[in-house]
Amino acid sequence: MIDYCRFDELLTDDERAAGERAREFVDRDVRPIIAGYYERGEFPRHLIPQLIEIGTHPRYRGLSQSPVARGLVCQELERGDSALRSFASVQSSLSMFAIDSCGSREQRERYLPAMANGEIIGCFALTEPGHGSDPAGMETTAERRADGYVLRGHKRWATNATIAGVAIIWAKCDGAVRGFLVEAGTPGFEVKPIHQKMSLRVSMSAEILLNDCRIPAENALPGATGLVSALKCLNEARFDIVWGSLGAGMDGFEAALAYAGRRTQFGRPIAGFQLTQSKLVDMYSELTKARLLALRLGRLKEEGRLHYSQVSLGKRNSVRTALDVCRTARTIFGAAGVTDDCPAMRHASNLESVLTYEGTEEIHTLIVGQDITGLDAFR
Ligand code: TGC
Repeated sequence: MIDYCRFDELLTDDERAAGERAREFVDRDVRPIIAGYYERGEFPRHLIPQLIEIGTHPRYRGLSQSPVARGLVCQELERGDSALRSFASVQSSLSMFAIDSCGSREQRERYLPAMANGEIIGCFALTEPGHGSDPAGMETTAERRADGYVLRGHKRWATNATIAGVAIIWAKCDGAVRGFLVEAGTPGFEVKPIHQKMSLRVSMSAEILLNDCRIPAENALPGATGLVSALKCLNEARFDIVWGSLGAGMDGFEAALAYAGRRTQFGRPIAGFQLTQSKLVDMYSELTKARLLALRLGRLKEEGRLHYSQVSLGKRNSVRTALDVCRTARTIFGAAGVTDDCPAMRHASNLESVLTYEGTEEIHTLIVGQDITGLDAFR
């Protein structure tokens, strides 16, 4: 993308390299096929090994990576499709992070290496049909027994659940929210794919039914001691979205700019008309500001100074920006914008989900509102 702020100069060599590697993968292996997968509502499973390699946080392979490099990887994956970044976020930033931050040493040793190489896919089940924005009201329970726990409840919108080998289930035990590991195949654990989606069609979204699902005592995550443990996992995925959604917006902008240069009406390229230029400049300007905010938040995260309300500010701003950009990009394509010749409509449809999941735009507004006023407006 044209770079007025010399954004690249604000990155380290390692950060640039991480982003470029993800971008090459998307250009080579995703772009040529993704529209077909979207139309069929299917996940490109053959890409999972590369998605695991590129999209899993290198710390799980004993390597370090700056939050900005992580952000750039998310940005590039979401240039391809929001579902690819979602896959990576759920595996790494939600499921592996939950086990890493809340698990015992045995749990970390059993799951993290296998998840880092893709032998085990994870999913993260917090949301329920009746409890989205207010997970504290969850109805899923874990009843303590002499030899373990019995889980009962209904979870919804768990990405990757249909192929997951392990699910992180959040449930109330003696009134407090706790986290549990449930392996696929455990009696009473049932996964039902959700097919009727107009958005994130490439994602494997599912419901999870827990019918007297018995798990051993050692499957409880010892460090998951309240809802705040789950919210800390969400911060990681929300940070991925701060960057990822801008990748979708950048792809929409670049596609519209290229199209405006080659599409001729009234005898000249539409890029030469004032209204088109106004749209392009607005899109570019908003993306530039949002990228600079994302970068600053990444640097604060690197320094250990990123508060969750700042992540909310970024998630809210990036997704809204990307959604507006993609909708406007679609208008530049005119009627062609509603076909799969134009990625902007697919991105915009996906971003409708991204606007809502991992905390709705409204919830993020209230999180920032609470932080700047000191007053809680949730209830
Ligand atoms: P509240 O009273 O506001 O706070 C309780 C304590 O938690 C702290 N806290 C956080 N800490 C770290 N990170 C966060 N993000 C935190 N948010 C709150 C807070 O400071 C407080 O600490 P203390 O020490 O003062 O006690 O708690 P609340 O229950 O009223 O929560 C409020 C609210 C609305 C912010 C929270 O419930 C929320 O974030 N709701 C949105 C939930 C959400 O994002 N759900 C989407 C999940 S995505 C999904 O389920 C699908 S999985 C992904 C996939 O598969 O695609």
